[in-house]
Amino acid sequence: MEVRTVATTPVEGQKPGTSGLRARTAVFMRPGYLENFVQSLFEAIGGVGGKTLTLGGDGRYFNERAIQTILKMAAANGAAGVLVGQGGILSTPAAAAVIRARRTDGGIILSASHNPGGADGDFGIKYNIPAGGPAPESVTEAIYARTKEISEYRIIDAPDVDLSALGETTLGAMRIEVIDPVAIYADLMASLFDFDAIRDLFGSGFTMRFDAMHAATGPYATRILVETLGAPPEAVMNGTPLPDFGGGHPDPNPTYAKPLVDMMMGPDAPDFGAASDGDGDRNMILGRGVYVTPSDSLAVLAANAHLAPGYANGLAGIARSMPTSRAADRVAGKLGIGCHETPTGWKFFGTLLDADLATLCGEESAGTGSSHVREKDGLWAVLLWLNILATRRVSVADIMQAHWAEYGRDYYSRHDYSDVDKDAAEALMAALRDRLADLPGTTVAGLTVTSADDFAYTDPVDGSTATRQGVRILFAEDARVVFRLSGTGTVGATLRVYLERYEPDPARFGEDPQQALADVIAAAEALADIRTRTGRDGPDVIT
Ligand code: VG1
Ligand code: CO
Repeated sequence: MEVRTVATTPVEGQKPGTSGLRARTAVFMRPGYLENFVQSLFEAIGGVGGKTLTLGGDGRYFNERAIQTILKMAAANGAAGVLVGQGGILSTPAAAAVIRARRTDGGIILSASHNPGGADGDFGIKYNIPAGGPAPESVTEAIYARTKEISEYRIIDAPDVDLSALGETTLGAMRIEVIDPVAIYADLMASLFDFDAIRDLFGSGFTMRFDAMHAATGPYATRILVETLGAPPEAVMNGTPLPDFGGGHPDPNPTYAKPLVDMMMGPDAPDFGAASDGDGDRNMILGRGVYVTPSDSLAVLAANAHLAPGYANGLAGIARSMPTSRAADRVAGKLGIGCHETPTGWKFFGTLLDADLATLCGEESAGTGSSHVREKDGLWAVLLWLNILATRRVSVADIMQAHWAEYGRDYYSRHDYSDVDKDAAEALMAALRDRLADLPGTTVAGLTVTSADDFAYTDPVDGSTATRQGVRILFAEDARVVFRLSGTGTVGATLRVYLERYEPDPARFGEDPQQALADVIAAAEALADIRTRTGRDGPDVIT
């Protein structure tokens, strides 16, 4: 089969963000856009000659076309083999599990995660390293640097590979193995959790709903929850993956997974509710009548992880992204283990996991995971919750009450202002940064600023640094507000405002978080002039 060398010119802006490169699907489908990035990726990792890669995506529109292109480019670049999920499907955590179990030289995952899909939606691509987790910034920067210099890419002319049937085939000299997207992942879950206990829990009449939001986790949830653990079929909602996620926004939060949240707050609520996102790495957790904030979920999982066989020996440490609440820190303190605060995005957890400084990691954006795949993992979090519920046999609401009684409650909320004008959002951040030195000691909306900075991080393992990771303002009232701009969007800018306040008084654990945080919300508005600068009356997503 003939290798074709195609002349190309750099495409501007192929800089990976918080989690890979994302752009409108139509942009990705332009001739050369995907090819340029893939060739740059191959070169940035030292070429793929003789290497084996894992490849799959979340099934969104253009997934299979992109996979065919990547296969032909891998063959043209001398790759020895590629493991592809059947139908081109692999959730992000499943891809990480395959990379690790089959020891491939990393993998390529096609996803724009929680961003809507379809011809009018978004598409994305990311590279995960042989340890399973996302490429660190040194690698994503090297890819970006290559995209600015690229002058040609290589591809073979060959018919498309049939991805519908399991088994082995070849493309030129390259071996292709079409694998069951679920099997390796499901085995890994069975090795971590007490499946017998969870089966008993379902057998005792415990009810749940898992909303796959028509995204990648449907087949995983059906195989594991229904077929293996004995939950009734109705336990999985929206379990059929669709290229446009049924027109929805596959983001598991109270805004986009509203039908599930409404059910959980209603009179016929099941015992447990959960949802995942486009590529299956996020999770939202609910109990009957309660929404568990992701920051609290991380803390509860950390405090109870030892109940699951995979974590019976305890945790080496916990890591959380900076905007995530301090609830997990309190658990780490009590357990006497380390707690690390990193910039937003899973690429920053990798070194800590490799060095065994952390076992559990989490983000306020509904991402929790562990050393098992070095990625956030939606279904893993659901199974850990189920393992805990199967052991403790109390309700989610009772678990939360007991947790707060022990540690106090970190009231938490994130307010998003999506698709605002980019210049206005950048001006808002710049104005905040200009004032950082003057803020300590001042009073804003009744709260006293104790410190204000722009989060900078030095990795304790490899010494790499990341600056300008979010403006954080701490108040004497044991409260905090953080401002940052999203690094996963494809148009305009999204302002994220992270709000929290610690409440030690058990008499005040039952408040509505928006009420409990009213002062902090008012202070955020006063500090950043959000309404005037964004032209919005309020946030469009509240989590
Ligand atoms: C968001 C979240 C971040 C998460 C990232 C990727 O990034 O805030 O916590 O790691 O998405 O998740 P940003 O830059 O938009 O705030 V996923 O599930 O989209 O791969
Ligand atoms: Co995701």
